[in-house]
Amino acid sequence: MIDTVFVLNGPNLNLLGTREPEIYGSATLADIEAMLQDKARELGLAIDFRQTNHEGVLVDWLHEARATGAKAVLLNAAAYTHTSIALLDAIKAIELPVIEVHLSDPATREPFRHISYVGMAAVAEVKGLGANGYAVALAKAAAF
Ligand code: CA2
Repeated sequence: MIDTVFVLNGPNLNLLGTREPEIYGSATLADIEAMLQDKARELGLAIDFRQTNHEGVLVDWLHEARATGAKAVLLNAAAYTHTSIALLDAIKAIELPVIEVHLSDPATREPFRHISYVGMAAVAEVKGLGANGYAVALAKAAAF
């Protein structure tokens, strides 16, 4: 059976490619999904790529990753990265490798982006590489 990696995207990432291209690049989330499907095929993996604007939905999807036997999770929790103890607890609870992904590098931005609750439980982080960061993170997940 082919291994599946969940790719979970948080609030406002559905707006990618429409505003702030100087920070997030010009690719839409659909562009990133298509690029990552190609990368997954190359790596012999399947991806389950999703976006939500709701914190609890991300928690439910993390639980679903565990329940369905996913190999790993790539998580760009967007602003919830910096606020969500619920996501931190969920990542710890599911006992799956979760890789934190960001298009920009939050550490070089406003101070409120410097804390990452996701990063307190993630096994790796890929940030500041734009859309290509998702491919880099998927290659890391393939190695688990
Ligand atoms: O750099 C990233 O990937 C972020 O996770 C993006 C989040 C931000 O809160 C994190 O600090 C870093 C914001 C996503 C918002 O996406 C937009 C896309 C287009 C226009 C406006 C926002």
